[in-house]
Amino acid sequence: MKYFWMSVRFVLAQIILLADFCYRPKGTKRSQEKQADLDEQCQQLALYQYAACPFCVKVRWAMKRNHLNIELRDAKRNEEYAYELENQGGKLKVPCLKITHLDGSSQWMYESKDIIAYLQNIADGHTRIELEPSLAKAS
Ligand SMILES: N[C@@H](CCC(=O)N[C@@H](CS)C(=O)NCC(=O)O)C(=O)O
Repeated sequence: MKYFWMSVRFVLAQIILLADFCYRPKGTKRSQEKQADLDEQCQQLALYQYAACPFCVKVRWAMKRNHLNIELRDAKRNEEYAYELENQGGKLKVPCLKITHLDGSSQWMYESKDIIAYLQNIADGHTRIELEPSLAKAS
């Protein structure tokens, strides 16, 4: 019975990975300056995720659609990321977006819907992530 469920999980994971590959959206094109600004803001973010988790796929698609270059941290394959997620974020659940604030504190955002809404606001310019002084451009 154990092997039956392992096989079901394996097949489902392959289907999710294939769907991710086939239906991954194309990224938005924007001016170089605007993209560079977003890239800098995205350095304050990291997404803890699993490759074959459907909720993580939804978040990765939102990132791709909005051309947000956010570091992906695979908490299934990397024990260190799993440890950080559980001990600093509070639970071993993905997807989870880590937002590092200017003062060095971190916010751990769970729930794919909340993460997607937050990323959309960043892409649309409604939310702005404060940059570390070293990253902020001299004006
Ligand atoms: N409602 C959550 C569901 C996330 C979820 O169920 N993630 C699974 C992986 S696909 C997970 O991390 N499960 C581990 C757990 O619940 O402890 C969302 O939309 O983000």
